[in-house]
Amino acid sequence: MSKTGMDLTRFILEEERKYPQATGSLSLALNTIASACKIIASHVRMAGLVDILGKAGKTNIQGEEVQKLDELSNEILIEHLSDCGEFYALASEELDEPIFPEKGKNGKYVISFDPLDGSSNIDVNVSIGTIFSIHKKVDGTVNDFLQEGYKQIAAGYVIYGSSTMLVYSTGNGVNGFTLDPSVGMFLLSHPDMKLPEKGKIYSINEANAKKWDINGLKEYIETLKDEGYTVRYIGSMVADVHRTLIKGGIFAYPSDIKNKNGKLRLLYEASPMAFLIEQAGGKATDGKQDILKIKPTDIHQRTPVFLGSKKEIDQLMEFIN
Ligand code: P6P
Repeated sequence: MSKTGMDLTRFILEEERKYPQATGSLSLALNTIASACKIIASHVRMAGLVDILGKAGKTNIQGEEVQKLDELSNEILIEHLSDCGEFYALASEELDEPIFPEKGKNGKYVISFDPLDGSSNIDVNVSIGTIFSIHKKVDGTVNDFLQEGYKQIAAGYVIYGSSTMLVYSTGNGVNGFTLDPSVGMFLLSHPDMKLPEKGKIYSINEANAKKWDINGLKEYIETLKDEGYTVRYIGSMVADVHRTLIKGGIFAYPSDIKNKNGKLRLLYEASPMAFLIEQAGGKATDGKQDILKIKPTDIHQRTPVFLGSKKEIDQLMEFIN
């Protein structure tokens, strides 16, 4: 094994070799995402030093102020994903409608992504992240994006935290790669990631408790407290899910009387994270059904999210159903 250990490029190629019918398209797609996110990481690291903090003055489809770093990250991903030719269409949290890259006309895949999730935390230096979800192109219409999460070909995230990590799955387990900035390579640091069967942490914004519209949820949270759980809530989904993936427990963003479908987006937040959590031995539900079984009807639709270790999710379902 070379001194740098297994790097992402080699890992992807070795995975590809396990499938004789593989054409290399998915390998190129994944390596393209990794390259784009390395560039985003360099901008995130510099954000405090150059005047790209602060509002860009526009609002996106979510009605949220678009931070300049959001825009830049979106542009970097669109440029790379369009140029690699493997994606027939791209759907972004920052775009009202999907785009169809000129070079992607023969692309086999479509990709949904949140270019910089948790962006409200950018100017307080809290971990943020890029989330992506890849499906096979079906008929070249918006239906390509409206497929259930269990049909994902690949899903993952990059967390820009104390280190930059890429965590992804193509359906054969979850692997984590840490960026070594000295050589610009993602190195395999977390092989075959698995959630603990049970954790000691719950992660939910309890400020919304009075608005929760799910019977039994408050009682469930109080029971976790009685069982000695601690609370950790960063307010950046990628960071909260990454911690849950490593330490176990539960992360939740429930619906409430104001947000009947919760806040988090199905296509490029809940579904890819649910895919990873299930691949790592955990569970992910909207409170009624597996998130991966939800049939989307709109590319920006929201869903309640409860994900994490089996014990906490099974116990939750006893309380709320
Ligand atoms: P709240 C960040 O804006 C985000 O979309 C997710 O990353 C995060 O989990 C959630 O919103 C936090 O929302 O209402 O608790 O601030």
